Amino acid sequence: MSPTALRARFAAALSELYGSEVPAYTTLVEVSAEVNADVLASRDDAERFGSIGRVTAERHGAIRLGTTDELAQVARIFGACGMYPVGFYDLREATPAIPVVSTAFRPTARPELDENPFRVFTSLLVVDDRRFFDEGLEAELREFLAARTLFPDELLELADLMEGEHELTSAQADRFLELATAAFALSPEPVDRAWYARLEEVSSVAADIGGVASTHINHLTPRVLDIDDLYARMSARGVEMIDRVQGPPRAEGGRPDVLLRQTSFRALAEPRTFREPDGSLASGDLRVRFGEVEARGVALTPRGRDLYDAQGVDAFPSTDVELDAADLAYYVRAGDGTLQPIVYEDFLPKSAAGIFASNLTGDGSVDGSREGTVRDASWLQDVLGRTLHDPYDLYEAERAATR
Ligand code: OOG
Ligand code: NI
Repeated sequence: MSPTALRARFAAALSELYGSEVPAYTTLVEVSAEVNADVLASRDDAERFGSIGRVTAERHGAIRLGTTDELAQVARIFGACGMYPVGFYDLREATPAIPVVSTAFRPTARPELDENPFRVFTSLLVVDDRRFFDEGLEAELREFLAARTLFPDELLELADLMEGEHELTSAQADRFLELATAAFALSPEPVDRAWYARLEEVSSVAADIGGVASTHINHLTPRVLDIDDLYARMSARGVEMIDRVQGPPRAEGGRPDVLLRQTSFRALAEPRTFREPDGSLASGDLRVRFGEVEARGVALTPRGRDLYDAQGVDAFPSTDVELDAADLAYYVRAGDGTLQPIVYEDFLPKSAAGIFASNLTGDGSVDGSREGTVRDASWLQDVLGRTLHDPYDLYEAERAATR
């Protein structure tokens, strides 16, 4: 069983799980497939940013964790599937500020990405950030989080076996997938109402992470070749989308698509059991999970990204040749000399913050007079205990190999 095959099966298993939990996700996948089939039939360049096989299977997930140990453990599970941490995102700097720092686990080699690019945006709660949590709440959070087990030992041992020896029997691979998928299912365990509510006052993301004894997929995102068309079709089906597509505007007049465009809708409230302060159980619901869809374009160089952040896409030239010559976007040169775009495989912090925000039940509370805890890429790399890749290095190496 290769890591590639394991990753493809893992993505498919999570997709099946999420579809059974969030029916609107299944609608989204169906509508995405319709849009993609139409684009494929009508545009010669439909496969410019990846084969239809890749795009059809392509998903990203989002998960949220509470401790550095949990993050290091999930890195082993993803590592078994050939997914490695790439990029550092500090969502505490966003508006509204979210008390997490994040990375994305994904394949890094082009053949692996072509085969199945499954990626998971993974966020870690910053429990000692005083703008959100005072000393007392931090201590309670740490105690609560330390007492839970998200990933059973058997799963971690199979993950290590896979990553170390690249060898699992098919029975072991089945077991790995069963345990890995189950770890991200919504738990039927009762939620402590008072504890959850206290965290929710600070941030509903904090409550979603630290208010429950398990983790779950927050969303699973299919890729679509025309996100505006998708938006219109979902709206026509009566699914209420957020008011806009996040990221760059639609590429008009032959200008290449750049980076990443995303939009989302809030999933319905999901029934959950609560434990009341008097110990009794009551049913209720929580609205923390939702649907998201994305379209991807060419990866920008640091220079291109600076220009995009400062002036938006209007400042960009409109052809691949010009974008390449001005070192604004990444291209490989094919054998016949033509330029082929390198698709953007990562995330955008502003859009990510928007995704988090569309998902919040309240404004939360941030004490701007306190200092934030320092968290950066090297801190995250230490916690992960493995290389944290810089996305630009990966794009750069891919481009350089063809020049
Ligand atoms: C993650 C939000 C970020 C994206 O696509 O930018 C994200 C979350 O809500 O946990 O998934
Ligand atoms: Ni997402």
